[in-house]
Amino acid sequence: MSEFLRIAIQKKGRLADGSLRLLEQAGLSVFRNPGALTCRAKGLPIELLFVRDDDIPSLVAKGVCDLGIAGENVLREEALLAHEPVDLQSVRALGFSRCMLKLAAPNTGTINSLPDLQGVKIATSYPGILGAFLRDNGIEAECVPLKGAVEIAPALGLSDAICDLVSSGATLAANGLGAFATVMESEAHLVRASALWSEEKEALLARLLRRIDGVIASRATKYIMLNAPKSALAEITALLPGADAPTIMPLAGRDDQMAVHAVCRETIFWDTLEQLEARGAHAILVLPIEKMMG
Ligand code: PRT
Ligand code: ZN
Repeated sequence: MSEFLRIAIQKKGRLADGSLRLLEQAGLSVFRNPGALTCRAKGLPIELLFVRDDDIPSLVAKGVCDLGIAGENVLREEALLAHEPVDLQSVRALGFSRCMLKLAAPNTGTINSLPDLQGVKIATSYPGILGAFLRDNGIEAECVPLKGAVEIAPALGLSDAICDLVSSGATLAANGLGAFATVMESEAHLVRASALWSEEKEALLARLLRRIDGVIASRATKYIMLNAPKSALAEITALLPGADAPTIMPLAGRDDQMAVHAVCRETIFWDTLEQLEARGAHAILVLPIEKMMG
């Protein structure tokens, strides 16, 4: 039987859309029956397993799945709390589901820096990560483990402070809490166990990674096209962010103007467009790049 890769991804939640979108952009077609927990993708020999994110580290470590997509927060918590070492290694940081695990306390209270945590109660869904952080910082505090709705704990009198994930910060604000320290930053990672695979499986992973790298690279990369006066060409091309060797072509019937096309590997801000325009660039188009290779 020819090899295939089984990848565990989150069934529903803040990782689910990003994981599926990434795999689809990498060329997989996923036709998932509602309720189905597995799905054979088309495009590459890959099977997806839809699970809760907390189960992903152990499914991969035990070899039930070859790969998994999980947040660094879950991967680190699992590694810290497991009774035996968890055999997992990240093969790619994926750049989505970014968040920060932060310490926060009521805005009206007296806790607003790390030393203020001495002797207080801190509610969290990440007792492993928080415990390690407190030890590293020489703080003795009591962890109050909660599975969810951590932000409400101080108002209920369950804790004095919290340690929870934050992305926009809206939930903290809505609950009258202010963050005063970052415990860790997190993003989604593609992970595998270090167990040896067949050559065929390794080649399949290498193929998938090349495609994923292309998708990640194309996210910040844009194709820019503009017309520029010949006299300002040097200045204008120097302004293009992360563009090496732009293509410069003559414009029909305009001896004083040239067309400039370039792949910009860094974000093009409105500021840059305004500076280009101020130097005489016009008809400026910025286009997304769908796929990149090489
Ligand atoms: O059911 P399952 O166990 O699979 O899902 P889950 O409920 O455990 O996890 P889920 O889907 O909420 O989050 C999955 C992963 O997404 C997390 O482990 C993080 O790696 C990542 N992530 C990114 C986040 C957030 N952003 C985030 N904002 N996880 C949780 N939140 C929470 C946050 O704690 C707050 O309560 O979302 C709420 C809104 O955040 P704000 O700051 O935007 O208000
Ligand atoms: Zn979860």
